Amino acid sequence: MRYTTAHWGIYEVGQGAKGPRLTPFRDDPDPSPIGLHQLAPELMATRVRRPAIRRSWLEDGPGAHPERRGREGFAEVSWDEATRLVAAEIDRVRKAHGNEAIFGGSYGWASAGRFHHAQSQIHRFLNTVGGYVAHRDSYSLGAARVLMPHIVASMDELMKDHTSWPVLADHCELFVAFGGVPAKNAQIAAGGVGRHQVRAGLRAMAQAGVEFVNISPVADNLDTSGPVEWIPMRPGGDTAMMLGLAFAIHEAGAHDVAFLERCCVGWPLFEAYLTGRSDGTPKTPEWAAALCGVPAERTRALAARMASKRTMINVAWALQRADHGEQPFWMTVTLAAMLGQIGLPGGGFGVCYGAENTMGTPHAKLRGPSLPQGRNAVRAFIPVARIADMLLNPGAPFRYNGGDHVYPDIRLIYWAGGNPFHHHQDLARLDKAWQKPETIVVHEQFWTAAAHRADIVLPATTAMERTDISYATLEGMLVASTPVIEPVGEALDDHEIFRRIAAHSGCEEAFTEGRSADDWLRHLYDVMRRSWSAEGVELPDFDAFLEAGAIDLSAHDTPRVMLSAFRADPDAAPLPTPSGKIEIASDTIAGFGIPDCPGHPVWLEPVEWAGAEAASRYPLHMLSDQPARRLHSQLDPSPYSLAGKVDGREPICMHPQDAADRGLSDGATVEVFNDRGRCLAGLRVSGDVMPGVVRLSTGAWYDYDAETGVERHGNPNALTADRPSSGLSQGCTAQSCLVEVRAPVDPVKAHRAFVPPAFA
Ligand SMILES: Nc1nc2c(c(=O)[nH]1)N[C@H]1C(S)=C(S)[C@@H](COP(=O)(O)OP(=O)(O)OC[C@H]3O[C@@H](n4cnc5c(=O)[nH]c(N)nc54)[C@H](O)[C@@H]3O)O[C@H]1N2
Ligand SMILES: Nc1nc2c(c(=O)[nH]1)N[C@H]1C(S)=C(S)[C@@H](COP(=O)(O)OP(=O)(O)OC[C@H]3O[C@@H](n4cnc5c(=O)[nH]c(N)nc54)[C@H](O)[C@@H]3O)O[C@H]1N2
Ligand SMILES: [Mo]
Repeated sequence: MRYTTAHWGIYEVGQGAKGPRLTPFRDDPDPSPIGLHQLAPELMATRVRRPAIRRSWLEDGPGAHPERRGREGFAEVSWDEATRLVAAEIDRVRKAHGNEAIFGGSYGWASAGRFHHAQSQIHRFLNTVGGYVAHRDSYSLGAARVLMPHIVASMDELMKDHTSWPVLADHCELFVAFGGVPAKNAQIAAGGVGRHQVRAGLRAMAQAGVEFVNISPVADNLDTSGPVEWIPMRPGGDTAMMLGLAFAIHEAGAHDVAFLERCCVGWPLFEAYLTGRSDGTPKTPEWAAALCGVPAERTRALAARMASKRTMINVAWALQRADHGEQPFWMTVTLAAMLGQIGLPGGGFGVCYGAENTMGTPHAKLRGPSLPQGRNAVRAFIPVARIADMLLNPGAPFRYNGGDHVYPDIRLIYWAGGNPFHHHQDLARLDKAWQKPETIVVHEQFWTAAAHRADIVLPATTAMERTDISYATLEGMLVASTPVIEPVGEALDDHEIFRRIAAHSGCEEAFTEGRSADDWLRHLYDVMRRSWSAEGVELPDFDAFLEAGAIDLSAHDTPRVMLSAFRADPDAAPLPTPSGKIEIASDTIAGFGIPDCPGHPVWLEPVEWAGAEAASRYPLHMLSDQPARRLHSQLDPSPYSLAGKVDGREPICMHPQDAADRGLSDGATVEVFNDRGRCLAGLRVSGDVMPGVVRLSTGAWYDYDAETGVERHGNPNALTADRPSSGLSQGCTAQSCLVEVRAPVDPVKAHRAFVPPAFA
């Protein structure tokens, strides 16, 4: 059998009347439709076909008219000319400014295959030419990745260790979700999905009688096919609600003192804060109600249930992509520690079931193949979401995880496998910052907003045009992804593009180690095969693997209970924290002296939320969650994504009362605006969002109309703030965003997001 793999699943490759046809993987109980349309003509029309250079850059060289980026046409050139120009430009920048002037962070969700993973390729390449400014952490988990190792364990470890679904069905009695368990998000896993399991996992729990409570501004992100109690929660209010729950549990004397003493440090300090002994404010459910909008009786009733049942607390990642995003995560761990069920089957906390398919699988933790990246000679880095700050403020200081750092002065941006004009907040600000570098090189498959704004665009193949090994740890499958179609236009694999540039730069041997792409695949496979063999997992040789197409690893399944070894014996199996225990208070973080992230979880008023002064002008809290019909901006022009739009624009969901108050009706084109920007969207009126909240999912290709200043397609990052979550993590705060919605002010124009640029 032949397969092609992607972050959203494995697809079988067959032959249709008009060419290759993709069908879902037959062993997948709940396949994602997202990838079925990868061959759609609508998508193909947006492919980059030949190397392209921005006109002014080609005519006048690096730094020419940066204000025209995204606004002028390109000239198509040969591969030889394009790769020579890139090699020469890297050389110029290195000699004139050093490798610290090259930003190669290149964040993004490129290919699921492990060899053709664009990030690995670009980092390896840039290391062979002397290094680059890297990024730390992710947009997904900016705050949590920095916080969690201080207080429990790294996010990567925790994600691999989630208590398995069957264990939850057998032992959990009450599942309390902050932000749901969005099955729409579990269509996906970084590196590929084997069998989609979240819907079945939830259903089995419901059938086993588990009670579900969803504390969330939206109702439709937890579907168990059974009853779910929805507690509408003002966005950004979760930490207050959790403190209210903690207070009620403590007041009833239901907190597990033995667990807190045996497995945690810092409880007394937090207890003094909770009761108000240290700051004069007891964090009562009544106190919380004024902040989070949940009536105190409801909080007390839930606290009593949580204390009397085997309770799993799940927190969505979205909660930490917000002002002070560390706090809801730290408070989740603290609340679970108070219940004393961490490490017991069906109890404790999850971070987060549903964010990807992976969490809760019983599959073996095996290391997939990865391309060695070499050593980066440049020390300078940025927290990933501080890119616009870096470009706008070279030489300015910033704090990160307790350290003091300085923004480098970037002259060259090199991107492969990500779309900053999808993922960054306040895209008008990024557009300005984007004018600073002298040169921007992008490898892309599609004419995305980032490709439009580059100086040199090099066409990359998709996973459907190459052979690769696809394996995400915990997916229980090892899959050979095989070519489905010929490369589109003159597209080349990222690896081949870098090889050609390396040849012009005189470092081809260092980059390839004398291996062809095929040699690399065999080599990476053999390394993996040897290391798995040492763990008792035998794989066939590479050719037999290619022949088989997919290898099922579920025979090696090992159902898990998160942190069970630690709970059983904290001295024998300590956590990787400074104390070896769960840190309800952290001396390390307290020692950093960061005002917006002190040494234990606290309520800190979000900068932007319904309780802020700005809410008098912008009374709607806009959530920009992950899109159900695509992966971020990927495949947005596909028929499946288009089918979810309203008049070709991204839908914005609004409560019926809010719509009525504004005289707006379902299906109307509306303008969403705040001080940072304006965008058009298609109104969907729905009782699934609470009053005062609107939801505009991410990923509509950014289409800014310079004439009117309006984004025409419904991209929420025209409106979000580019503000760090805290001085600890510097994470992104996409979810802390206030807007207002009205009928469009200017005449409505069709969007041009999917139109490739003009070519000379
Ligand atoms: N407002 C708001 N913004 C958000 C978020 C939010 O919740 N709200 N979420 C954030 C999160 S969690 C994330 S992870 C980011 C996601 O941000 P990104 O990962 O940057 O988004 P993608 O659309 O997946 O972009 C991947 C790009 O890589 C290209 N690509 C794919 N495969 C290859 C390849 O093999 N080679 C090359 N050269 N290119 C390839 C695709 O065409 C696509 O343009 O967005 C963040 N932005
Ligand atoms: N289909 C699809 N799946 C995806 C992705 C995709 O683009 N498409 N992206 C993947 C990636 S990169 C990531 S990082 C994960 C992200 O996973 P998450 O961050 O967990 O996903 P979101 O959909 O942004 O948010 C989850 C839920 O939290 C709710 N929420 C938002 N703010 C608050 C709040 O203040 N309080 C409470 N209680 N709830 C809130 C949202 O309404 C939403 O229903 O998803 C992954 N899965
Ligand atoms: Mo993400």
